Amino acid sequence: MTANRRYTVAVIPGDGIGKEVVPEGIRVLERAGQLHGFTLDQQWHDFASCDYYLQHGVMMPPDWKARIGAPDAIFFGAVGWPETVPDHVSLWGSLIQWRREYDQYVNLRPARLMPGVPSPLAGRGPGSIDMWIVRENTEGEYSSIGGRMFAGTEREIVIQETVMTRHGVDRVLRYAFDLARSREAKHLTSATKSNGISITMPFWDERVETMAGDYPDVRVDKYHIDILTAQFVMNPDRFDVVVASNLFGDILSDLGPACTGTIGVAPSANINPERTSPSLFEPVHGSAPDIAGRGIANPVGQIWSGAMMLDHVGEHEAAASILRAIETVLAEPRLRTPDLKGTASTVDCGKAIAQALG
Ligand code: GGG
Repeated sequence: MTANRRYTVAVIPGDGIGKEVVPEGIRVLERAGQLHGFTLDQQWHDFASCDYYLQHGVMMPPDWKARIGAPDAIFFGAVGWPETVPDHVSLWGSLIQWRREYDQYVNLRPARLMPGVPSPLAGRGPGSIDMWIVRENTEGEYSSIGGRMFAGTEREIVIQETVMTRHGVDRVLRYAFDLARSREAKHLTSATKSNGISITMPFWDERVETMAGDYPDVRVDKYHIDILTAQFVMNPDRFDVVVASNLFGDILSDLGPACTGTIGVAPSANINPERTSPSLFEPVHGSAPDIAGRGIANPVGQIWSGAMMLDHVGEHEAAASILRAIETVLAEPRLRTPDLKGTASTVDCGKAIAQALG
């Protein structure tokens, strides 16, 4: 098929296994483009990595925004190499800056049990875990407001503020309610901790209750985060769309996929729903220094993130075909990576998914 649609994509592998899984994501996206008639104009960047930091003293150049330009999307791997750069420096110097500067206020993360992939939870089969976690992505507990006094002394004081704005909370809740409304179960769960966190979390609950009035067709419930994590493990089939603050969403979106067998398959989309700036697609997992460089990282989370990116730019058919190819490959034990008890390498698994596209 002749390629007639073009999309510009900034490709940023980052650190650790990001450098191994991003090329597999690109392999699959390019194959999908050949089959579905589109081309990705890729601009690769080496910044937003700890290697870059060691050379330049910063995670990204001052003109990073100009260098990224105005792509249709950003395809990112993972950040972090704590041996050389403290995690808070690498994260705030890259991902968190992008999420804020590009106003990617929704972090959308599915957790779905894939055919053939055994869940570590007894008696769970395909279809029994199928939820979307909607994480607030620009404020909340991820705040740099605070300070440290009397450092290193007995009087040391450390304070960090949580920031919730009505604008920020309402817009992510609206996205989650709309998503719940679009699904068959029409069920939204809100994560809170308003018994212990007595100012911001009651405000969050209040905004959920107010907005629920606009969505009489959506069943809404709320759980404190502690029991919610227990329910994810005991009864993951209870959940459909789960909305949470920045920190709670980050935790739940590792736990949800872990209940499906591995976080290696979990994708995520950092979305600017108004499309006033680029959205960013990355796996939920981080740079995994413990397995980096060994060629055994699971590339499915990165590849599935690529499918979410295609959905975002309007290539819905191609996105669906990638999902089907992932399912075909995961159903075959020998094509799975070691985190799923298989023996395939990162490249084997990526190639198999590209081939399964047709
Ligand atoms: N691909 C995801 C990634 O690199 N994660 C690193 C990390 O620490 N992320 C925390 C976050 O997403 O807030």
